[in-house]
Amino acid sequence: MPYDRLQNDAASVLRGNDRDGTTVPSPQLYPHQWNWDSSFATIGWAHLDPLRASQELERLARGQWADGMIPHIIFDPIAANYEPGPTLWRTDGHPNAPSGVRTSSITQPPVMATAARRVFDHAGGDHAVLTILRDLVPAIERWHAWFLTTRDPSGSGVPCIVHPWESGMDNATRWDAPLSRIEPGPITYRRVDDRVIAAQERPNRKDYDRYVFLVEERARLQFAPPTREDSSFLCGDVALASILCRAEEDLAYLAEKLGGQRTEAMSRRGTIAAGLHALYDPERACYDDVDLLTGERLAVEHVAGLLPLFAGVATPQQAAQMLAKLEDPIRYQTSWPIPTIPPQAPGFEAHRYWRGPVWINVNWMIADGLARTGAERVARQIAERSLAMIAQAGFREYFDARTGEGLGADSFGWTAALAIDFIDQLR
Ligand code: 9WN
Repeated sequence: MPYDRLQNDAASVLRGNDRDGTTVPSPQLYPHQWNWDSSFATIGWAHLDPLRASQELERLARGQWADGMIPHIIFDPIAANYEPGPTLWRTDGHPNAPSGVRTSSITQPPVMATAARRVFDHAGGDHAVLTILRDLVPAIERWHAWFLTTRDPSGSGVPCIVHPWESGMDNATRWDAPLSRIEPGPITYRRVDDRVIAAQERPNRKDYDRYVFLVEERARLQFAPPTREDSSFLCGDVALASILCRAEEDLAYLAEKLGGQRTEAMSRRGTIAAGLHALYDPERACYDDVDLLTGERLAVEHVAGLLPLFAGVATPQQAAQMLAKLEDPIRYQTSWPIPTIPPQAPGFEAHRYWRGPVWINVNWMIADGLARTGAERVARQIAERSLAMIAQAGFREYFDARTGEGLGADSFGWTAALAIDFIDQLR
């Protein structure tokens, strides 16, 4: 079979990143459990070992806060080489924080239910796997509900983020304007990422200062629900909303298959879909994020604005417009698709993370969304080009969209996991 070798290599990366039941994104750069990375890793594990896959999500649920949030990092007590570590997050001892594990105070896009559904579909009725998944349903329900209560009190349908790290697309040009208003002043912290990876592939110093400032702001506010009055960064994130919208559908499916537990998933899904629809710009064929501190839409061209395809909420006309944009040679059609922003767009940097390079998790979500709208041929091409790029450059964190060169961390978990899923789709 043409992909056998790649499949074996991908499985070795996942096994090599396994730390006692959690998959680290990359041993050198990211030695803890990250939320959406762990869920993407689960999608790979589902093909190799459904029980191991379900345990990954069980370990993620350990980090759940009393208010329902599942945090973006669960720290491994014996892995030290990452900053900011637990001391800077200052979550220890907070009444909402979980006991027994140390975590960050913010969240990440909720891929967990989508991953759990994949595990269910591969479990073949295995009792141990189904038991774990059934026990996870209430935890996922509480997390999803938290997004719409704590992070969307006005009921817009599009939850807000308090830190670019919550988007998972930290350094993206879509956050440049709201971030640029933050003046952190003198700030002391230790940074290690730019010693592991070339500095020109990582965020610059000024942005990192702002990231740390926002971490400290959450602690100063005692992790209370954010408001416009007290937050320095507050944006409605259409990509996170799209992922949540899709996850609601997957949660409803799971709850029904696992014995009919009650959830409000489909009702929340309707609210989120309506919120997304209000943010579509037909002129630009794109959904826009919103800066909640100024009330303005962030009309920034970015692949994130196409993720409503993954949610299955785009109308046929919107889907056709977005597909045309993806296939347009002067926009997203690069030698190695899909760039995070078109090379001609302001702020494009071929090697700096989230400011131009190709990401396999984005490709995977867009391909899935396109297949849902009937564009199977293009979805297949994205899968094939992604695999060709990985075969050439390795399981890297991100890739140059013009040359296919591998960038960022090596042995990257979701690149390996989603390669396994792409291979399965193409067989
Ligand atoms: C901050 C782990 C994470 C991913 C994010 C990616 C990067 C962290 C960092 O790495 O963010 O959370 O230190 O740069 O942007 O999507 O989850 O792979």
